[in-house]
Amino acid sequence: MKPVIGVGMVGHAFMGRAHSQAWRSVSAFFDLPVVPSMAALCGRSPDRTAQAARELGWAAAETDWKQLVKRDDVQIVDICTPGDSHAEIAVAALAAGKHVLCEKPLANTVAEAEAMAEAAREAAERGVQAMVAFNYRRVPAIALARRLVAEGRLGELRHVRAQYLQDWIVDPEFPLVWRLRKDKAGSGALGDIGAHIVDTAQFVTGQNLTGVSALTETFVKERPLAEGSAGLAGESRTGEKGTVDVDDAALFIGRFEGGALASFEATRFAAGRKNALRIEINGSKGSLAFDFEAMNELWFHDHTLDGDEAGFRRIIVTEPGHPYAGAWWPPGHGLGYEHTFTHEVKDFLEAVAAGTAPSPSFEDGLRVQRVLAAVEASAADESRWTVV
Ligand code: SOE
Repeated sequence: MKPVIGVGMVGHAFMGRAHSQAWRSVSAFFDLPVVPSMAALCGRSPDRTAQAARELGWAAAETDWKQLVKRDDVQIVDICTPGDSHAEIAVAALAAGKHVLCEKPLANTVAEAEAMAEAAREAAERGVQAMVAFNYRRVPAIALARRLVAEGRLGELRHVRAQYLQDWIVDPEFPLVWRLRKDKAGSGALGDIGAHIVDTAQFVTGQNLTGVSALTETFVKERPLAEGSAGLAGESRTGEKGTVDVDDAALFIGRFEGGALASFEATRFAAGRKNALRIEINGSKGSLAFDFEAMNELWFHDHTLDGDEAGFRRIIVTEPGHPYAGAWWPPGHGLGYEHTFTHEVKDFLEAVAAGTAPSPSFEDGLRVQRVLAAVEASAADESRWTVV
């Protein structure tokens, strides 16, 4: 019999549902040293939380995260709330000796992220682990891209071109949901999806950004107020309007430690693009290209081949030797968004069971947070803008 490890999750909206699916299915597909038990789900409304617990497979429901953190049957706390509560819950859970998995971005400010990274360092000395949930690292094609870069197949990296394009707020009547509020989310497209491309780019290249120069914009400055906990579908709105105090789009350039030049674009105004997390990397020996809208594919150009034969080649990343893919279906049958969360909890559980530091750590989350803050500072500094 494998040891059982209890999980308590805070939040049951979009991310909570995605994480629940991962906790439910991970043991069925991966042979893990421990078995997660979905001990308790925490949310604010007793009725809605109890219903969500039943639907998503949690054994109990709580309405106060402080109670959840105290439970003897909870050894892992999974934080799926908006960014304004990450720091408080994570720091308390780590102090209580619970391992923590926390949604991205790690926090709403650098100061909060620093406190979380400090709490994680201190907890690690007691054998308590913490990980930030940058799930796109767990797309098999992204993990394969990192492997190819690490093996030197791209040579010296020259360019990194990253985009995260969505279109769910193009309509100016789309309501002011929490992701569009600074007090809840910290920033707009920048923190929500820009954070993903910064992490993905740093993960694939194995290098950190050393500096940035940025532009941000809020195209729609007022929106109808949202009723209750309206989600990405923008289902409920009131007659009143409120001010949008976060960015709708963020564009920035940067430089990596190894000298590669980078460009980043995060926007929710790319009409027709639904979840296009894209990255292209050009090196002295080859290039890679990925688009999440075709997430089972990685494009690779080997520049060492004879020019007559070289060119971008489509790798269908579903072979048993590809990262994570062998646990699922026969080659060619493909994975989806939800599998990235299953891979995330698999890696987290393995690290917890082995007593090793999971990746990405809170320190990695803090590094991304510093990039987001640098982007905001650069965008606010109009003295750097050259008028033509
Ligand atoms: C909304 O932009 C969102 O759900 C993000 O919050 C997620 O992190 C991303 O995976 C998909 O889009």
